[in-house]
Amino acid sequence: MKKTIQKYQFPSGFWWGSAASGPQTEGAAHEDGRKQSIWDYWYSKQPNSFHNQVGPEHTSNFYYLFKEDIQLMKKTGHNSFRTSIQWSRLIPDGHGETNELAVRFYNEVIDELLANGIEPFINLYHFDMPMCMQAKGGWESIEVVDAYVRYAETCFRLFGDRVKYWFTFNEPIVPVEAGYLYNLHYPNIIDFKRGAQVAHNTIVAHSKAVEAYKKLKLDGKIGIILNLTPSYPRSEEERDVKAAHISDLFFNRSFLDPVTKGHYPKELIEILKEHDVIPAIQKGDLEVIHANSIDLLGVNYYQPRRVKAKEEKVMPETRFMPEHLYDPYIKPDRKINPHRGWEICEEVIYDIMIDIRDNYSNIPFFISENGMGVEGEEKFRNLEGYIEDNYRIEFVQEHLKWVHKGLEEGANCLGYHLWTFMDNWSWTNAYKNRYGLVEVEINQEFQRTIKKSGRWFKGLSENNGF
Ligand code: BGP
Repeated sequence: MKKTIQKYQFPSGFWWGSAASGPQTEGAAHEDGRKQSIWDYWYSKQPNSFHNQVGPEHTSNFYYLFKEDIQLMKKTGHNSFRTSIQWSRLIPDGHGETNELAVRFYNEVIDELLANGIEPFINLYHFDMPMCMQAKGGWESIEVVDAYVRYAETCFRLFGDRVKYWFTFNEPIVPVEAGYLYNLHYPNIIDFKRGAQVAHNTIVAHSKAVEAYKKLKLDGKIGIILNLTPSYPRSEEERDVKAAHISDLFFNRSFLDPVTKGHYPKELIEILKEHDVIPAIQKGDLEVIHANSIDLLGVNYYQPRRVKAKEEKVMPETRFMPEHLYDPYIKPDRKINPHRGWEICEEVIYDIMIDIRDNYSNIPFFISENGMGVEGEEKFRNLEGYIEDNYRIEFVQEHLKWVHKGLEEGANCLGYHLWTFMDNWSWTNAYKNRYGLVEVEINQEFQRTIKKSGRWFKGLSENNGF
């Protein structure tokens, strides 16, 4: 048989797999001692905020089906898989007693992954504040920061003998933007200064968790997952370039710099001072941030951010928001994912890689999320009964071409994880946009069926390229 020549060969040991999270997949929301997170609480108060009123208890039942799911991971070529521990399951009161049933569950998941040759990547926080901790002020509260650090340390002690890749947070800017700036998630506050406090305290929590991990001298790596959404200016005109630089400071460098370089970007601090929105900084915060940079960075990339210089003056009495310093810009000839409405711009993934190579000491990183959401995906089911998602295969290929180019030019990228393994519940969008390599039917059985992309992904992983 003629051997097909692969054009895009990846380095040996490259991580192929996917990412998910506990709250989006486990289900069993009220079982075995788990208590409410902000999602359960918010849903109980305002079910209308969720697509088709589908709430967080309707997630894909991984709690009961994880053994079958891990077999599906094998069938779709996973050599690694990320999920998150739910704080509200492991320590239902936020601090104090550890839930033994949760310990058993997470132990079983980790052991089952390892027994099947899949490296577990464990994240500690995926937007899922326990409600009892939110009642204390959430990330605005130092008490909650301390409770999180103890929770993190509990996880390291319980599972750190087998888990070698740890992440403190997934996309920590999202709870800031969605919960404190743009009224998209609970607690639905619109207040930049409080948002800045949440961001700062999250970074302190992250740094203290890294410190706790290092103290335990376990044989593994610890990092954070950031959604890097580079800002591109409308034009090369100075005022547009400046606008893009400012939005980049707010939404990328605000987290990327402290976790890798140990300090905030100076220009960002100046802007915050100028607008009188500097958060309270406790004694020792800056030192702990400085002393605890990460070993490994996860990069989530979906789409770029496009901006232009501000067109209209903001009224002086208006409360500060980052958008007072730039305007969003829509590029007329952009490529769009028509099933989700997001821009698709593959080469941005390469720009991120080169930025990390040149401006962040080429630290080890991997693509920890990238993927294509599709609303109404059942219309792509073929006669054999599975979803024929050629668009997703093409989406991954086109991004991987740029990842490959970045690697050839020396970027230190260790793997590619797709969002996500199986269709899952996604916050207020619930099951609207499907992202999985595996379809999940939303019925009593949560029936799983591998999509065409899942079959293709296996070949990609086995051949270490395409
Ligand atoms: C990422 C989050 C995921 C997931 C994904 C898809 O930013 O880390 O948790 O939800 O976005 O989002 P959506 O379903 O809104 O398209």
